Amino acid sequence: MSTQPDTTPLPRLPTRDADSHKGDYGRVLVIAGSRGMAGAAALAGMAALRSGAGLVTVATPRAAQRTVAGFCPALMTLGLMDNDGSFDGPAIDPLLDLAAKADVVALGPGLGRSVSLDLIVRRLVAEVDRPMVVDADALSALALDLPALADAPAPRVLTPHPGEFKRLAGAAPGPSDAERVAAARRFASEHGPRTTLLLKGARTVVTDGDRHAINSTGNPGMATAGCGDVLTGVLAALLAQGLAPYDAARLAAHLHGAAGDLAAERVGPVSLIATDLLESLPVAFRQQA
Ligand code: NPW
Ligand code: AMP
Ligand code: MG
Repeated sequence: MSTQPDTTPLPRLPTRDADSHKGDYGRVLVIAGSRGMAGAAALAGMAALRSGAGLVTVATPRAAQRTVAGFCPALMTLGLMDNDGSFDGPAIDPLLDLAAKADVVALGPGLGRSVSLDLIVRRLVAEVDRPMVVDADALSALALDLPALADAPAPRVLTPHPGEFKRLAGAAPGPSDAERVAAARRFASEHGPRTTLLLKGARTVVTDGDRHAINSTGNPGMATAGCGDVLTGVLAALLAQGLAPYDAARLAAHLHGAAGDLAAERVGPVSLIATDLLESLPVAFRQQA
């Protein structure tokens, strides 16, 4: 176990074979959105497409489905049962069936919170046998039942910002790199062995409990609504293309921050909005290739 930051070269995506097809690049299922937060689901889904996933389906409450679909014709959407704009309790069985057909699941952006939804999230985390990115409201639900994480049958990559991390771990990470690294590593090792943690912020920390990397891309222009939802989609797509969880998280943090830096050059840090990251992802990927 190394206590020094991992400075090995960033992992690379596999190159695309000339005769490959969309099924080779993975099916991502994004479970996200609610009546007032359809945008979060769309941002995650569109980021997954821009990050190379072969097929992306956004499962969202019916109240949000048309809005999500309207943002991007390349996205598939599924409208699930809803209760006042959010997922309702009985929706768990269709979600488990859908997840079984996907290669990777991304859970949480814009989901909202309710007692029944929290239970659905915890069951999905504990039962879905697919790699899963757990973000946003799904993290807050998971915080109420962390053993769901220990039972998970496949890798889980958690992407909290410091406020979400405090809910998960019970205490906020300190402000210094050393404190953030120590808090993130402790959480990942206590809730492993299949847990990777990506603690967001300036200088995002990625760790699987045994090793950690500190991301150096990104800028304060990214402190704006929806940037984390974009990261969730990038990460899900890299997992869907076969990267291991720690490698996918490291590369996703780098590319997401690089897209943010390109966007800040173009529109300036004050005016940057999350959709600017989607527009900059293609150049970020090409620079990394
Ligand atoms: P404070 O008060 O700011 O100091 P929440 P959320 C604290 C969706 N979105 N970064 C913070 O402290 C998301 O996907 C939908 C951030 C506060 O107490 C989620 O589903 C959008 N917060 C949902 O909204 C666009 C930090 O944590 C709390 C922090 C709620 O997500 C926007 C905030 O956390 C958004 O992405 C830090 N570095 N440090 C859409 N267009 O549809 C401490 N905090 O309550 O989970 O709120 O992150 O906005
Ligand atoms: P969220 O709070 O979930 O929307 O996530 C915000 C995203 O923007 C995370 O990926 C952060 O790492 C990134 N971000 C926010 N503020 C900064 C900053 N000051 N410097 C670099 N990245 C940032
Ligand atoms: Mg977020």
